[in-house]
Formats: sequence, C-alpha cells, structure tokens
Amino acid sequence: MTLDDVIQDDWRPEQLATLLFVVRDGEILLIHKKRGLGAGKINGPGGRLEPGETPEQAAVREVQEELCVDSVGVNMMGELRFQFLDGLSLFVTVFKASGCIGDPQETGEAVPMWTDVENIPYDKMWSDDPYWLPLVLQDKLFRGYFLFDDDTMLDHRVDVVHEL
Ligand code: 8OG
Repeated sequence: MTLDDVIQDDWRPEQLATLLFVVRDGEILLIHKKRGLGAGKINGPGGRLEPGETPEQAAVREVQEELCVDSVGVNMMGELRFQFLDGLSLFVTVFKASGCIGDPQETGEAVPMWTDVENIPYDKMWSDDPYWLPLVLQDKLFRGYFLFDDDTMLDHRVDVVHEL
C-alpha cells in the first residue's frame, strides 16, 4: 500500500466522516476529544455520517451533539482521504463555519476550547493537520491524501484546488 493507491480514482473509502471548524473573531473552536478515533487528541468536532445524511448535515449534527451549539455560515473547504495500513480507509469532508449559536458546552464526547488561530496546538493534534488546517483559515479549498500506520503518518500530499 502506497500513497499512489489513495490518489487513484478506484480508491473507495470504507467510512465517511466530517470535521467542522467554527472560526470567529480570530479564534477557532477546537475540542479535546474524550472518545472514539483520536481520543485524547485536540481536533475539530466531527464524526461519522449516519445513513441518509449529507456530509454537511452530519457535520452540523456532530457539532450540536458534541458541543450543544448550532453552526451558522457553513461552507465546505476540503476533502481528506486517509488510508491506514491495517485496512481502515476514511474520507473526511471538512467544513468551516463563520459562527455558532449558544455557548459551547462540555459533553461526554468533547471539551470545547476556543483557541487563538495563531496558537493552534498542532503538537496535540493528528500529524496531518498542519498540512491542511492553515488552508481552512486562509479560505483555500483543498484535497489531501494521507497514508498512516496507526498514529504515524507515512506519506502525504495536499493539493489546493479551485472547486471540490
Ligand atoms: O466517529 P469518530 O469521532 O470516531 O470519528 C473520527 C473523527 O476523527 C472524525 O471527525 C474524523 C476525525 N479524524 C480522523 N483522522 C483525522 C486526522 O488525521 N485529522 C483530523 N483533524 N481529524 C481526523 O479520523
């Protein structure tokens, strides 16, 4: 398995998931994730799609479930394709929101963290995030391709694109 396999047209993800970053007044809404894939890491809220949902519906629902706020001004920013050597493959649609209604609350899944966009704690996040999260902040659209062995990123490619 190499990164070329992930980039090929016939690559099919086994799981579909989302991430949504609320960015407002120079701050980004991150979470300390309490359970699921990536537990213990800092991330944006998100999770797997439920049957019949669009990625945007799933992203907004996950933010509501994890932080008890409603996202507003939601735009799709990018697509991430992950292949893990153990066979797991995951397609993640990344969204940005211009705000949210309500104050983010801690839940069983997440602790909210409003974070200065200049001080994103990449050392506590997935190792691919520094390659594409800055593009979300710069309003650039992107496609990312990643090969992981468990927690270790073996290879990566990120393309800035004109449309998704
Ligand atoms: O349902 P669950 O919470 O376990 O879904 C996994 C979440 O983790 C989903 O929102 C997608 C997200 N995620 C990965 N890999 C990576 C990654 O490399 N970087 C970031 N930022 N999020 C990831 O599954």
